[in-house]
Amino acid sequence: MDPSELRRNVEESVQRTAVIDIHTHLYPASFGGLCRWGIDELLTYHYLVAELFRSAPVSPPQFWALTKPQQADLIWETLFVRNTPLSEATAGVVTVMTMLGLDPSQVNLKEARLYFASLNLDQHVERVLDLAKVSELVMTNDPFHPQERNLWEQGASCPERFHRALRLDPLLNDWGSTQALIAAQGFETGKQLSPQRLSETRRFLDQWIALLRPVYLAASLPFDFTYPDDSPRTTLLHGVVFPTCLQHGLPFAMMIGVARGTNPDLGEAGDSLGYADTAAVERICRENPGVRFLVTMLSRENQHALCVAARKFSNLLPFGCWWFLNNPSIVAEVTAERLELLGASFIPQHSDARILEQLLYKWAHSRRTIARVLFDSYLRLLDQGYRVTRQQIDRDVARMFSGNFRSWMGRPESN
Ligand code: HDL
Ligand code: ZN
Repeated sequence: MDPSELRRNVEESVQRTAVIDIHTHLYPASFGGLCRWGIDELLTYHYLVAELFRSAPVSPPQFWALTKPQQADLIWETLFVRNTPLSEATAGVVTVMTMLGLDPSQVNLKEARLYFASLNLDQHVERVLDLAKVSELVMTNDPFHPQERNLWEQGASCPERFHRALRLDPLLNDWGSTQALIAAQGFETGKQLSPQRLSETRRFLDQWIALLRPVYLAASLPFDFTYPDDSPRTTLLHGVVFPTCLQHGLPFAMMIGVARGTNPDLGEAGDSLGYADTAAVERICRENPGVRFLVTMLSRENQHALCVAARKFSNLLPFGCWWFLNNPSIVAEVTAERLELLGASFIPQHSDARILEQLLYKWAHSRRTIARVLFDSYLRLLDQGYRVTRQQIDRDVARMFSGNFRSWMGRPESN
């Protein structure tokens, strides 16, 4: 195989191999309003809201007072007509529109709105997943979100390809308020954590695991996350979350590095990031050899240390280029250092999609970058006299796109 054949084979393999998208905020059509889709949702995605305020003379209160279609019109006019969609989030909308056969150079959203209004949502969901080559995806399921909780307690069900993840942010990051919510559901909890209250909190998780049958438990953690410390978070991790993961054979996903509410006026767009402590991740992996950890970190400056931590602990699986890292230049840098330090033993990407059609651009853009970096790795082998075959390339890509996660995925308990 010569370099040009190698490039073609790598690009074909990466483009054609289906992926398990291990972290999204998507829901099936049956979840009603929680399933967000269409041009107005795409354009009012919080990444674009943040970018709007840098290019339009509008204040957050003025923007929030607009209806969603008015917000979308303003964002379209500002970021796509008066300015060129050069950012990753705006270029992503262009990719989505083109992949759906829409003209991304339109001066208004009339054509796009007519198109989306014509769709059957169930069919559209299947078409988008197939176009993005997402074979399966993992949702973010929050037992403390009233609307979602009601849906599950009323017997909501998911299509096979929508796996669940039990998200524990309120429990781990705001125990003071959350313990009252759990108590209100009949569990004996309280601000002070006793062995009995820890046991009751485990019973609360057991109930949700039975209901959701999640493939992992998850939480985002702030950039100043430390472990251990004298906070309720450490007590809950050590006394509830890790034992629960062990008992149910479920991985725990830690998404570390957030600075929530840096600019509260921006709402969902107001979060930022900070440099986090990878030594805490190493301590957790060392103390819990029987638990499988999925970890992604939000700061670019944490990525190298996370790779080194993964070399020390085989129960640590780094995943994705999360949130502010999901830009081609950073995806390329992070994927290259992961290949150099970990070979194919990591998960290169997740979409973090909140709006259904984002799957189209997030995976199209990531596949393009991952193929370019992967080609360089194989070319180095070719130059050193190693014979690379298409079968090997397909095997390696499948391992990164689904195999590593399948080997980590919790065994959803039978009923
Ligand atoms: O906490 C998370 O799961 C993050 O992904 C947040 O949802 C964030 O707002 C986001 O959408 N990032 O892409
Ligand atoms: Zn997310």
